[in-house]
Amino acid sequence: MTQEPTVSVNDVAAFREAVLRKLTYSVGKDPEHAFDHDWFEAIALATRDHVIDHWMEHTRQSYRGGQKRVYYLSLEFLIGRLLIDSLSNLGILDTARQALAELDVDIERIRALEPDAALGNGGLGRLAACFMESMSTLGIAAHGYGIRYEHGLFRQVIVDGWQHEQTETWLDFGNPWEFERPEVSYLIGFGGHVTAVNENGRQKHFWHWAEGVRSIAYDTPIVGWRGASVNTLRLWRARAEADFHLERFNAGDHIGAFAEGARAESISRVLYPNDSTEAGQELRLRQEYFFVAASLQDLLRRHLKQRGTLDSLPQFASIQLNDTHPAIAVAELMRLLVDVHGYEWERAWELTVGTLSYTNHTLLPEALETWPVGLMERLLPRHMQIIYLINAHHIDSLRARDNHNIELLRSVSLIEEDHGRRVRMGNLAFLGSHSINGVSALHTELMRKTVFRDLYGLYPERINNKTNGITFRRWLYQANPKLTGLVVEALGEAVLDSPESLLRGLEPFAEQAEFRRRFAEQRLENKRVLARLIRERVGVTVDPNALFDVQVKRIHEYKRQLLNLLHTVALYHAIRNDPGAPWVPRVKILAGKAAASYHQAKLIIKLANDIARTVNDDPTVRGLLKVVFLPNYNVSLAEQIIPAADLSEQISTAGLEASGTSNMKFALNGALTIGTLDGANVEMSEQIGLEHMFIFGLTAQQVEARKRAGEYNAEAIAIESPRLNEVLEAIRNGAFSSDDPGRYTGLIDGLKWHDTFFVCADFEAYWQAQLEVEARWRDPARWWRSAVLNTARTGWFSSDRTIRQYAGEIWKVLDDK
Ligand code: 26Q
Repeated sequence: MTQEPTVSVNDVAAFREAVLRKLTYSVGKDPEHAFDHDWFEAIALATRDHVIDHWMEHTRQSYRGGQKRVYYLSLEFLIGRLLIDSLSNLGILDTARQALAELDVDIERIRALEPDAALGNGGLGRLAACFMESMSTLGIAAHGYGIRYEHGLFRQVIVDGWQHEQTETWLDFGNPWEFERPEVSYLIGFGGHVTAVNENGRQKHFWHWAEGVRSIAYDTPIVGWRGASVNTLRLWRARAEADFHLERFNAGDHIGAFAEGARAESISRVLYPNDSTEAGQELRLRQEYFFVAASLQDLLRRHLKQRGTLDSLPQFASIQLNDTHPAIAVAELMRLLVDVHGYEWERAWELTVGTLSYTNHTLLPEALETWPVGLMERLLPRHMQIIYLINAHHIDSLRARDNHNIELLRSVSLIEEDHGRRVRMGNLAFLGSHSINGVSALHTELMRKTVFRDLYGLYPERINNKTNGITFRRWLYQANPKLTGLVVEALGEAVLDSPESLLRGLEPFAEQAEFRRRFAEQRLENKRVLARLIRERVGVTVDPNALFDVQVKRIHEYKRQLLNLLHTVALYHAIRNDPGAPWVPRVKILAGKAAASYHQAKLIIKLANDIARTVNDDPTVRGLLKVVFLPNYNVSLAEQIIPAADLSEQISTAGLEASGTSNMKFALNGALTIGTLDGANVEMSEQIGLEHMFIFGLTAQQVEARKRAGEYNAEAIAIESPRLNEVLEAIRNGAFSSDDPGRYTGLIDGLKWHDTFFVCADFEAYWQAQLEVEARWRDPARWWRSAVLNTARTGWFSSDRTIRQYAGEIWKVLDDK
């Protein structure tokens, strides 16, 4: 792919010299003795200089232009690597490649040395990263705010089939992309008590916090496509006010002297590795408040400096809350406006609601954050008062509207009274925002009917949908240069600037045998690369000509990796029973991390590995079925797996996956989807056409109906399906765990007794859909026609489209984006 048609020799020479200068004067190595890592640092620093030129220019412009600013508050930014991303978006990837070749340095080898910035768990964190890139591409003046975790998501190692977690240390060799800003720092308070004085007939509150923690800013520039603009991702690190307590140290308490500092700094130490809430951990609440308070102070300071008053806050600032994790912003913004800046309550509330908006990412009850009132009172006493006040105003206004329905008042309250008193962060975020959005059409619809049913009744205009998207720069151009080259050859360079509209131009090519052949050929090359990686990482040899059937995502029961594994075993049995039949050779590829405390998910990983060992060692199915569990799934591994996938597994229980985003990445790269009508799969099927996907199983409505009827009996289904029954019995009886035959009895019995996620109910439909997959695969013209059409029709799932919708409908920052 050539993004820069006119690479002059000079640019190449200039880049080469810049790298050599950085190597010498910044890294302190001479080229003769430089390690690969020294080269990485020198190249990153040379690239960074280009980024900075654009960054300064953009920052100056956005101050001059006086545009409205968007603030994206998120506890997670799952960025991955930045070297190729920056070079590619700056349009100097080929220049750099050539320059490095002249220095005898292979950019591919260097690329792999960069650690992933894994400051997120999964979809929600990756979405924030895609959004940052799209906002830069569209020239929206945006700032991301989050935490600079010293340790990102844990490294997963598989020992004897079991997941083990190791600390992740992405900062060990420094981080060339960030700028520490010690001068941008705020003191964040915790604990203590509140006093009130009467000032001119008005109560004024003072929060005397007991413990102060310093926030230090670290800025990372985020480059948009073709360097269009460069925004800032500002991440906060927690630092103790004083390094240690000198008097205690001198008095001989050499450990205690450091305790307070360690406690303060623990706030930015590690990312919480759960993708759903676990009962109120104090440190998590401290993280949430710490980054919200620092970010709000920072943006209010910027606003005041530019505009002189906070009266115009909603006019010039939009703050998007990424899930409820930053929902304490509602109370903190009220506190700052009322206690610090002297606003009347009503006016402050207007400004708050006018500025904040909230994105919901899940309907799972266990993932909706609530905090014990007692903890909140102890850690954030003034915020707890403010939350009570917001609640009182809210309930009063309902009563004033003649609403006395106790059930309704109970359900829309900020305080949950049933299971000990807890603050409902979802309701707080809802009340404090002018916009609440879901992340796919189905999810938004279900939000209206379930979690926010009663609040929706009160504020119907607030809920809206913004279906997720992905940045094509990373997920097509960088991850799959071969397919990108083919697309550019067919449609011209312009497709890179406007894939949303121009990718459709690929449709007629789906009818051309020669184009389909080349489409299949690029896939085969990507599969060869992945096959090599599989051999290196897990020692399994796979045939690149087999169908690569892929499920990669966090391990969660609702995502139903177990359904995939049941199919794997059923297929294994079928092949063993009739090894001579014309089977479609298949490689099942799985990857994903389980939260450390999620035992069932970890057992599913073990099962995948047990099945893999048994199947891969069985000579009867050799060449027909292989099973691979790739350890340590992360953004970089996704970039290697997705372009090599033939079949994308998106098989969650309908109604439970808010959107999904890997589904879009796979389709863009031309994989066919086997999936349920869940999340964004529904809209994908509308764009792509049902006939080019393999949709199966219960719909969200049917799942709901079965739950309500309460008569679903998985065991009866299993008895009726000899195929399913055989699979369950084999797993249950230790066919894959002869070292510990009882390992899976609990898992399988659990499935029969309360199959919460309707695995058994969907098994037969899934099996049938997989048969259709095989039939299509046997007919390459049909398969590759569908594959081309998947790429051609996925343009709408660009995060540029999503961001344009946020910009136009929620943030109102759109002039002509
Ligand atoms: C909450 C409290 C304490 C500790 C951790 C958490 C926590 C952390 C991460 C809760 C949830 C998450 C992440 C959720 C997530 O990734 N959701 C996914 O968001 C995607 C983007 O919208 C959707 O596509 C997925 O469907 C949704 O599962």
